[in-house]
Amino acid sequence: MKKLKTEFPKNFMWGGAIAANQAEGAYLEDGKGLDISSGFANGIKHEHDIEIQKDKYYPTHDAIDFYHRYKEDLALMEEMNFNVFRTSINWSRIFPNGDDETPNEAGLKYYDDLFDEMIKRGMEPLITLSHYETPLNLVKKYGSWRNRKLIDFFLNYCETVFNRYKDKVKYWLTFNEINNMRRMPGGAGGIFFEEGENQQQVIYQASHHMFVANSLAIKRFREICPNSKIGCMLSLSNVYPHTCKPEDVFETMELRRRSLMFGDVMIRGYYPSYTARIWADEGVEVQMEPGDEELIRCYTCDFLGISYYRTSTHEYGQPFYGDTGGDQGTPNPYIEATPWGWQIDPLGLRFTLNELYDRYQIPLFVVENGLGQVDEIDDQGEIHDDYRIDYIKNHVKALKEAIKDGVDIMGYTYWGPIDIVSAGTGEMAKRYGFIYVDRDNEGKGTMDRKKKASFEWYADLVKNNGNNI
Ligand code: BGP
Repeated sequence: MKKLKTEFPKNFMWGGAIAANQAEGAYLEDGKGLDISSGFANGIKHEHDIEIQKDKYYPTHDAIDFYHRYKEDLALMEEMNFNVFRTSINWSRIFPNGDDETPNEAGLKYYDDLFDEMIKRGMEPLITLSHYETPLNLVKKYGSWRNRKLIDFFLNYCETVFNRYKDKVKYWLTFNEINNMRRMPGGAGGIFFEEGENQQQVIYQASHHMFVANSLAIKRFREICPNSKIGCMLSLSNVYPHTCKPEDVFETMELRRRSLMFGDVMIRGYYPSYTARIWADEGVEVQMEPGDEELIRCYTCDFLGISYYRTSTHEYGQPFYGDTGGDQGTPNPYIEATPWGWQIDPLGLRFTLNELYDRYQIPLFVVENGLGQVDEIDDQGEIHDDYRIDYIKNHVKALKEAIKDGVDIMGYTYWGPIDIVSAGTGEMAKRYGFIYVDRDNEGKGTMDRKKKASFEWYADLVKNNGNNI
């Protein structure tokens, strides 16, 4: 019988999370190739360009210039007592075209320096291998993940970075929010559709290739980095039935399953039995090669990383769509929303963590949670983002309650500890940071950094291991 835990464990990891493409900028520097995010003018939710257009503004090209300013930025993270920092390796810095024979040494060197700096400042690097950063050449030349060849290219990339960073990086994630293949396959997997094709067929076939790639990467990881941990990452903001009408409840469960299926494959190691029904209803027939299912069974993830921002509700037969914050349906009349319509629900986090731990029984890591808001600078030049403090306080309380409920949670990396480009919309105005960056939606501003009120508050939270609230 396990004892009741009333506090955050001593080795709990606290920090922040960003993604290379939303922060680094320097989009063609030191031999980097174009990646899928290079063509996001208005974020992943809107159309992206496969051909980069001259004279068009793409916010990811400069982002917040983390590429050149990471030392200054990590010094600020250290001031906030972070012991973990999550970012991604942009695949196209290492293999500019994705199918190159040899890696780009300048790209490898950049991440060597970056990880050294994190470690020097007391932060464990938590590294995502693919965060909406598939090399654009792979999209154009091979059709991205719809093509099985991508497995080899990805594996080559993984082996390269595992070998190079095995002594520096102990925590890895494979694909960011892989279940967004369902609703945003352009960003999540570089998938663009041809006219008249069965889109669901393409999505599930490409996802299968990613599952095989995930397992093969884990197989190599076990050999190269035997003492490190590798997880999968899903967008798991939750959805409730809009009413207790049985049809609302049932259809909500079916919707949730379409996301959890991705976790089921990568954690339990097999396609759950309900998959056959989903594929039959959608007219999908996934081509597998002999050995695929065995591989998926043998090489599963050590932990589950999740993003959780909000909840939504679903009404039977009503439209439902996805964006970066998770699935979205009918607004919930009981909870408030941000200006972007994201409904704030701390208890939903406790609900979700319990749901996932009941299902998977492996450690969970909240690798994204945060509040995107409009921040105003007052006459004294200060930013009083009390709303952000409230958001985190309430979510961290929920986290603590989940720990008391018996859920095994490794850590919490707040999304966007410094303002970065929004993945969903490409805006800078949707700010998450404890650190303000002087840059606007049109790309104007000095890029200077400034602490918001939440900066000191979060530093104190981390110093107290979350036990001061
Ligand atoms: C997640 C993504 C992030 C991120 C975050 C917030 O889906 O993994 O890349 O940006 O959502 O979304 P947004 O930037 O659209 O506010």
